[in-house]
Amino acid sequence: MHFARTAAGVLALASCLAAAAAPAHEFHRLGDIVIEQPWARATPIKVGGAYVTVRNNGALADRLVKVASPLAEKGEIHETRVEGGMAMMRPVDGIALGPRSSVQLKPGGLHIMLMGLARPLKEGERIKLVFTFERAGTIEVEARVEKAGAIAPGHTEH
Ligand SMILES: [Cu+2]
Repeated sequence: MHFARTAAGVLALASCLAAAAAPAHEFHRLGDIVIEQPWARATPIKVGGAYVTVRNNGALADRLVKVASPLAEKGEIHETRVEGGMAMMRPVDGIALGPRSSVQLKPGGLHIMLMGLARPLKEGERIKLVFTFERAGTIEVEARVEKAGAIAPGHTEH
């Protein structure tokens, strides 16, 4: 088990804590998989969070195994857990998607961590995210960058 303990990790974690429901305005389809409203948070550092709702409309289970971005050295899927009163996050090796189910990645829960960003992410820009599923394959989508500390896409407050 690995916990982010670097200064960058702590900063990124601090901006991961709030939770909110995200309305789906934008979606991308890949076979039975639907990627709904991907978004990311503006960040001045080399680590950033990204969020999305993933839906499996199929009768067979699938699994999100990888998220990458051309802007980041590495993408990780993280889960946030509260241990001893402190929110910690750790990488997980994928997200199971049962038949006809969906999983919401959001601040304070499961999320995507973009590590080693080539440059800061600025509010209003769009960045590429590449999702790879065990069964459905790979899809590239654009995620809108929201304000630092945003709790949901389209929101501007903490
Ligand atoms: Cu994280």
